[in-house]
Amino acid sequence: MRSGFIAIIGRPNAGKSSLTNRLIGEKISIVSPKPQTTRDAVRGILTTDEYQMIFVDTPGLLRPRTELGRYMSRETDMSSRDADALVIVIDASRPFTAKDVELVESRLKGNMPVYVVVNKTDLAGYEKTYPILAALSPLTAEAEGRHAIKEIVPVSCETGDNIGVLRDLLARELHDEVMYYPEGDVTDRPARYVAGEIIREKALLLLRDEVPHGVGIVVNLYEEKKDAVYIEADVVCEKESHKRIVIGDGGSMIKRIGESARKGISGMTGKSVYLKLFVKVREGWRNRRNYMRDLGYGD
Ligand SMILES: Nc1nc2c(ncn2[C@@H]2O[C@H](COP(=O)(O)OP(=O)(O)OP(=O)(O)O)[C@@H](O)[C@H]2O)c(=O)[nH]1
Ligand SMILES: [Mg+2]
Repeated sequence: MRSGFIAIIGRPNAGKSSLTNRLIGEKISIVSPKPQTTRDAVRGILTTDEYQMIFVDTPGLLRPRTELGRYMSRETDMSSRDADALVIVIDASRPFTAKDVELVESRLKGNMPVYVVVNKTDLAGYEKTYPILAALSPLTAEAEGRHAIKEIVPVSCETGDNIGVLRDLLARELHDEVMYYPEGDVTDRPARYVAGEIIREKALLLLRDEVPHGVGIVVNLYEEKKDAVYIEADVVCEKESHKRIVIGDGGSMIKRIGESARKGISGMTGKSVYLKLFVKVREGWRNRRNYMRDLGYGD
Protein backbone atom coordinates (compact mmCIF):
# COMPACT_ATOMS: atom_id res chain seq x y z
CA MET A 1 0.00 0.00 0.00
CA ARG A 2 1.44 3.35 -1.07
CA SER A 3 0.04 6.80 -0.42
CA GLY A 4 0.73 10.46 -0.94
CA PHE A 5 -0.56 13.96 -1.59
CA ILE A 6 -1.08 15.56 -5.00
CA ALA A 7 -1.76 19.31 -4.94
CA ILE A 8 -3.87 20.76 -7.73
CA ILE A 9 -3.21 24.41 -8.53
CA GLY A 10 -3.92 26.87 -11.34
CA ARG A 11 -5.74 30.02 -12.30
CA PRO A 12 -9.33 30.61 -11.18
CA ASN A 13 -11.89 28.68 -13.24
CA ALA A 14 -9.31 26.37 -14.88
CA GLY A 15 -11.20 23.29 -13.68
CA LYS A 16 -9.25 22.29 -10.54
CA SER A 17 -12.31 21.25 -8.57
CA SER A 18 -13.82 19.48 -11.57
CA LEU A 19 -10.55 17.59 -11.92
CA THR A 20 -10.44 16.66 -8.24
CA ASN A 21 -13.97 15.29 -8.46
CA ARG A 22 -13.20 13.38 -11.65
CA LEU A 23 -10.01 11.86 -10.24
CA ILE A 24 -11.71 10.48 -7.16
CA GLY A 25 -14.98 9.70 -8.98
CA GLU A 26 -17.19 11.57 -6.50
CA LYS A 27 -18.32 15.15 -6.20
CA ILE A 28 -16.70 16.52 -3.05
CA SER A 29 -15.65 19.99 -4.22
CA ILE A 30 -18.07 22.56 -5.59
CA VAL A 31 -17.88 23.73 -9.19
CA SER A 32 -19.29 26.82 -10.90
CA PRO A 33 -18.76 28.87 -14.06
CA LYS A 34 -17.74 31.84 -11.89
CA PRO A 35 -14.07 32.31 -10.99
CA GLN A 36 -13.03 32.07 -7.31
CA THR A 37 -15.52 29.36 -6.46
CA THR A 38 -13.18 27.40 -4.18
CA ARG A 39 -12.19 29.27 -1.01
CA ASP A 40 -10.62 26.57 1.17
CA ALA A 41 -8.16 23.82 0.37
CA VAL A 42 -10.24 20.64 0.21
CA ARG A 43 -8.87 17.10 0.13
CA GLY A 44 -10.37 14.42 -2.10
CA ILE A 45 -9.32 10.87 -1.23
CA LEU A 46 -9.08 7.93 -3.62
CA THR A 47 -8.41 4.55 -2.02
CA THR A 48 -7.83 1.48 -4.21
CA ASP A 49 -6.31 -1.96 -3.49
CA GLU A 50 -2.90 -0.58 -4.39
CA TYR A 51 -2.81 2.97 -3.13
CA GLN A 52 -4.37 5.90 -1.34
CA MET A 53 -4.06 9.08 -3.38
CA ILE A 54 -5.00 12.33 -1.68
CA PHE A 55 -5.75 15.23 -4.02
CA VAL A 56 -5.64 18.72 -2.60
CA ASP A 57 -8.00 21.06 -4.46
CA THR A 58 -7.03 24.70 -3.92
CA PRO A 59 -8.38 28.23 -4.51
CA GLY A 60 -7.29 29.71 -7.87
CA LEU A 61 -4.02 31.62 -8.06
CA LEU A 62 -4.76 35.32 -8.05
CA ARG A 63 -3.40 38.55 -6.63
CA PRO A 64 -5.66 39.06 -3.58
CA ARG A 65 -7.73 42.21 -3.32
CA THR A 66 -9.62 41.48 -0.09
CA GLU A 67 -8.89 39.82 3.25
CA LEU A 68 -10.83 36.83 1.95
CA GLY A 69 -8.54 36.79 -1.10
CA ARG A 70 -5.51 36.77 1.21
CA TYR A 71 -7.02 33.88 3.17
CA MET A 72 -7.56 31.98 -0.10
CA SER A 73 -3.96 32.59 -1.25
CA ARG A 74 -2.66 31.33 2.08
CA GLU A 75 -4.80 28.21 1.78
CA THR A 76 -3.29 27.50 -1.65
CA ASP A 77 0.29 28.19 -0.53
CA MET A 78 0.13 26.21 2.68
CA SER A 79 -1.69 23.21 1.30
CA SER A 80 0.47 22.83 -1.80
CA ARG A 81 3.78 23.31 -0.01
CA ASP A 82 4.30 19.78 1.29
CA ALA A 83 2.68 17.73 -1.45
CA ASP A 84 4.45 14.82 -3.15
CA ALA A 85 3.59 16.19 -6.58
CA LEU A 86 2.04 19.25 -8.12
CA VAL A 87 -0.58 19.35 -10.86
CA ILE A 88 -0.89 22.68 -12.67
CA VAL A 89 -4.23 22.95 -14.46
CA ILE A 90 -4.48 25.09 -17.59
CA ASP A 91 -7.73 26.00 -19.35
CA ALA A 92 -7.15 25.17 -23.03
CA SER A 93 -10.22 27.11 -24.12
CA ARG A 94 -8.69 30.41 -22.97
CA PRO A 95 -5.80 32.31 -24.56
CA PHE A 96 -2.48 30.87 -23.40
CA THR A 97 -0.01 33.60 -22.45
CA ALA A 98 3.57 34.14 -21.36
CA LYS A 99 2.21 34.39 -17.82
CA ASP A 100 1.05 30.79 -17.97
CA VAL A 101 4.52 29.70 -19.08
CA GLU A 102 6.01 31.74 -16.22
CA LEU A 103 3.72 30.07 -13.73
CA VAL A 104 4.87 26.62 -14.83
CA GLU A 105 8.53 27.70 -14.96
CA SER A 106 8.42 29.13 -11.45
CA ARG A 107 7.11 25.85 -10.07
CA LEU A 108 9.81 23.90 -11.90
CA LYS A 109 12.38 25.74 -9.77
CA GLY A 110 11.08 23.93 -6.68
CA ASN A 111 11.78 20.33 -5.85
CA MET A 112 8.29 18.94 -6.32
CA PRO A 113 7.55 16.87 -9.45
CA VAL A 114 5.33 19.00 -11.73
CA TYR A 115 2.59 17.66 -14.01
CA VAL A 116 0.71 19.97 -16.33
CA VAL A 117 -2.90 19.20 -17.14
CA VAL A 118 -4.33 20.94 -20.18
CA ASN A 119 -8.04 20.85 -19.43
CA LYS A 120 -11.26 21.55 -21.37
CA THR A 121 -9.98 19.89 -24.55
CA ASP A 122 -13.64 19.21 -25.43
CA LEU A 123 -14.17 22.97 -25.73
CA ALA A 124 -10.77 23.84 -27.12
CA GLY A 125 -10.41 21.18 -29.82
CA TYR A 126 -7.09 20.42 -31.53
CA GLU A 127 -6.67 23.97 -32.87
CA LYS A 128 -6.41 25.54 -29.43
CA THR A 129 -4.92 22.59 -27.55
CA TYR A 130 -1.98 21.89 -29.83
CA PRO A 131 -0.33 25.35 -29.59
CA ILE A 132 -0.39 25.06 -25.79
CA LEU A 133 1.29 21.67 -25.88
CA ALA A 134 3.86 23.10 -28.29
CA ALA A 135 4.52 26.14 -26.11
CA LEU A 136 5.07 23.92 -23.07
CA SER A 137 7.20 21.29 -24.75
CA PRO A 138 10.56 23.10 -24.20
CA LEU A 139 9.85 22.79 -20.49
CA THR A 140 9.81 19.00 -20.72
CA ALA A 141 13.61 19.11 -21.00
CA GLU A 142 15.84 19.80 -18.00
CA ALA A 143 17.55 23.23 -18.00
CA GLU A 144 19.86 25.34 -15.87
CA GLY A 145 18.16 26.33 -12.61
CA ARG A 146 14.98 24.35 -13.05
CA HIS A 147 13.61 20.84 -13.37
CA ALA A 148 11.61 19.45 -16.30
CA ILE A 149 7.86 18.94 -16.47
CA LYS A 150 7.22 15.27 -15.70
CA GLU A 151 4.26 14.92 -18.07
CA ILE A 152 1.83 17.13 -19.96
CA VAL A 153 -1.60 15.54 -20.07
CA PRO A 154 -4.51 16.94 -22.11
CA VAL A 155 -7.83 16.02 -20.49
CA SER A 156 -11.49 16.89 -20.42
CA CYS A 157 -13.24 16.94 -17.06
CA GLU A 158 -16.48 17.26 -18.98
CA THR A 159 -16.18 13.99 -20.93
CA GLY A 160 -13.64 12.26 -18.67
CA ASP A 161 -11.17 11.89 -21.55
CA ASN A 162 -7.69 10.90 -20.38
CA ILE A 163 -8.53 11.15 -16.67
CA GLY A 164 -7.61 7.49 -16.18
CA VAL A 165 -4.26 8.03 -17.90
CA LEU A 166 -3.53 10.99 -15.62
CA ARG A 167 -4.51 9.01 -12.53
CA ASP A 168 -2.11 6.19 -13.44
CA LEU A 169 0.74 8.63 -14.05
CA LEU A 170 0.19 10.36 -10.71
CA ALA A 171 0.10 7.04 -8.87
CA ARG A 172 3.84 6.78 -9.59
CA GLU A 173 4.43 9.67 -7.19
CA LEU A 174 3.07 7.89 -4.11
CA HIS A 175 5.82 6.78 -1.76
CA ASP A 176 4.44 6.89 1.78
CA GLU A 177 3.66 3.62 3.49
CA VAL A 178 0.72 4.67 5.64
CA MET A 179 -3.03 4.94 5.18
CA TYR A 180 -3.81 8.55 6.02
CA TYR A 181 -7.61 8.08 5.96
CA PRO A 182 -10.02 5.21 6.62
CA GLU A 183 -11.03 3.29 3.50
CA GLY A 184 -14.50 4.77 2.95
CA ASP A 185 -13.53 8.46 3.29
CA VAL A 186 -13.70 10.55 0.12
CA THR A 187 -12.86 13.90 1.71
CA ASP A 188 -11.26 15.29 4.86
CA ARG A 189 -14.22 17.62 5.35
CA PRO A 190 -17.28 16.70 7.43
CA ALA A 191 -20.73 16.38 5.79
CA ARG A 192 -21.72 19.59 7.55
CA TYR A 193 -19.04 21.53 5.67
CA VAL A 194 -19.90 19.94 2.32
CA ALA A 195 -23.59 20.78 2.88
CA GLY A 196 -22.67 24.44 3.45
CA GLU A 197 -20.58 24.38 0.28
CA ILE A 198 -23.46 22.93 -1.73
CA ILE A 199 -25.66 25.82 -0.58
CA ARG A 200 -22.92 28.26 -1.64
CA GLU A 201 -22.59 26.50 -4.99
CA LYS A 202 -26.28 26.99 -5.71
CA ALA A 203 -26.03 30.66 -4.73
CA LEU A 204 -23.08 31.01 -7.12
CA LEU A 205 -25.05 29.37 -9.91
CA LEU A 206 -28.25 31.36 -9.43
CA LEU A 207 -26.99 34.84 -8.48
CA ARG A 208 -25.24 37.31 -10.76
CA ASP A 209 -22.49 39.94 -10.79
CA GLU A 210 -20.83 40.74 -7.49
CA VAL A 211 -23.58 39.32 -5.28
CA PRO A 212 -22.52 35.64 -5.20
CA HIS A 213 -18.88 36.51 -4.51
CA GLY A 214 -19.97 38.16 -1.28
CA VAL A 215 -22.02 35.18 -0.12
CA GLY A 216 -20.84 33.05 2.79
CA ILE A 217 -22.64 30.23 4.54
CA VAL A 218 -22.80 29.42 8.25
CA VAL A 219 -24.32 26.04 9.05
CA ASN A 220 -25.86 26.41 12.50
CA LEU A 221 -27.55 23.04 12.68
CA TYR A 222 -26.64 19.79 10.96
CA GLU A 223 -28.40 16.79 12.37
CA GLU A 224 -28.30 13.49 10.54
CA LYS A 225 -30.98 11.01 11.63
CA LYS A 226 -31.74 7.52 10.28
CA ASP A 227 -33.36 8.63 7.05
CA ALA A 228 -33.42 12.41 7.18
CA VAL A 229 -31.04 15.32 7.61
CA TYR A 230 -32.07 18.55 9.36
CA ILE A 231 -30.12 21.64 8.41
CA GLU A 232 -30.33 25.31 9.37
CA ALA A 233 -27.97 27.76 7.75
CA ASP A 234 -27.36 31.48 7.39
CA VAL A 235 -26.77 32.85 3.92
CA VAL A 236 -24.60 35.84 4.71
CA CYS A 237 -24.18 38.68 2.25
CA GLU A 238 -22.23 41.92 2.26
CA LYS A 239 -24.86 44.62 1.87
CA GLU A 240 -28.57 45.29 2.47
CA SER A 241 -29.03 45.69 -1.30
CA HIS A 242 -27.53 42.23 -1.83
CA LYS A 243 -29.81 40.80 0.82
CA ARG A 244 -32.85 41.95 -1.16
CA ILE A 245 -31.46 40.25 -4.28
CA VAL A 246 -30.65 37.03 -2.41
CA ILE A 247 -34.18 36.90 -1.01
CA GLY A 248 -35.77 37.85 -4.36
CA ASP A 249 -39.34 38.90 -5.14
CA GLY A 250 -41.56 37.40 -2.49
CA GLY A 251 -38.70 35.11 -1.42
CA SER A 252 -38.43 33.55 -4.87
CA MET A 253 -34.62 33.52 -5.09
CA ILE A 254 -33.82 32.10 -1.67
CA LYS A 255 -36.48 29.49 -2.34
CA ARG A 256 -34.74 28.43 -5.56
CA ILE A 257 -31.35 28.32 -3.82
CA GLY A 258 -32.84 26.23 -1.01
CA GLU A 259 -34.65 23.84 -3.31
CA SER A 260 -31.58 23.27 -5.45
CA ALA A 261 -29.31 22.84 -2.40
CA ARG A 262 -31.78 20.44 -0.81
CA LYS A 263 -31.59 18.19 -3.88
CA GLY A 264 -27.80 18.35 -3.91
CA ILE A 265 -27.45 17.50 -0.22
CA SER A 266 -30.02 14.75 -0.58
CA GLY A 267 -27.95 13.29 -3.41
CA MET A 268 -24.84 13.36 -1.22
CA THR A 269 -26.40 11.84 1.89
CA GLY A 270 -29.01 9.60 0.25
CA LYS A 271 -31.54 10.92 2.78
CA SER A 272 -34.45 13.37 2.80
CA VAL A 273 -33.23 16.86 3.61
CA TYR A 274 -35.07 19.50 5.63
CA LEU A 275 -33.33 22.78 4.97
CA LYS A 276 -34.02 26.18 6.50
CA LEU A 277 -32.13 29.19 5.20
CA PHE A 278 -31.88 32.63 6.84
CA VAL A 279 -30.48 35.59 4.90
CA LYS A 280 -28.24 37.93 6.91
CA VAL A 281 -26.00 40.91 6.31
CA ARG A 282 -22.45 41.27 7.63
CA GLU A 283 -21.43 44.62 6.15
CA GLY A 284 -18.26 44.23 4.06
CA TRP A 285 -17.36 40.90 5.66
CA ARG A 286 -14.78 40.01 3.03
CA ASN A 287 -12.51 42.63 4.58
CA ARG A 288 -13.33 42.03 8.25
CA ARG A 289 -11.37 39.32 10.00
CA ASN A 290 -13.88 38.84 12.84
CA TYR A 291 -16.79 38.28 10.46
CA MET A 292 -14.62 36.04 8.31
CA ARG A 293 -13.80 33.83 11.27
CA ASP A 294 -17.53 33.36 11.95
CA LEU A 295 -17.89 32.28 8.33
CA GLY A 296 -15.13 29.69 8.71
CA TYR A 297 -12.34 31.66 7.02
CA GLY A 298 -10.15 32.05 10.05
CA ASP A 299 -6.50 31.38 10.69
N1 LIG B 1 -16.42 22.22 -21.25
C1 LIG B 1 -15.72 21.98 -20.15
N2 LIG B 1 -15.97 22.68 -19.03
C2 LIG B 1 -15.22 22.41 -17.94
C3 LIG B 1 -14.22 21.41 -17.90
N3 LIG B 1 -13.67 21.40 -16.68
C4 LIG B 1 -14.31 22.33 -15.95
N4 LIG B 1 -15.25 22.94 -16.70
C5 LIG B 1 -16.15 24.04 -16.30
O1 LIG B 1 -15.35 25.15 -15.95
C6 LIG B 1 -15.94 25.89 -14.88
C7 LIG B 1 -14.96 26.02 -13.71
O2 LIG B 1 -14.72 24.75 -13.16
P1 LIG B 1 -14.18 24.58 -11.67
O3 LIG B 1 -13.86 23.14 -11.50
O4 LIG B 1 -15.11 25.22 -10.70
O5 LIG B 1 -12.84 25.43 -11.77
P2 LIG B 1 -11.80 25.78 -10.60
O6 LIG B 1 -10.45 25.81 -11.23
O7 LIG B 1 -11.97 24.86 -9.46
O8 LIG B 1 -12.25 27.25 -10.24
P3 LIG B 1 -11.97 28.12 -8.89
O9 LIG B 1 -12.33 27.27 -7.71
O10 LIG B 1 -12.88 29.28 -9.05
O11 LIG B 1 -10.53 28.51 -8.92
C8 LIG B 1 -17.21 25.12 -14.52
O12 LIG B 1 -18.30 25.73 -15.18
C9 LIG B 1 -16.94 23.73 -15.05
O13 LIG B 1 -18.12 23.02 -15.36
C10 LIG B 1 -13.98 20.68 -19.13
O14 LIG B 1 -13.12 19.81 -19.23
N5 LIG B 1 -14.76 21.01 -20.19
MG1 LIG C 1 -12.44 25.26 -7.52
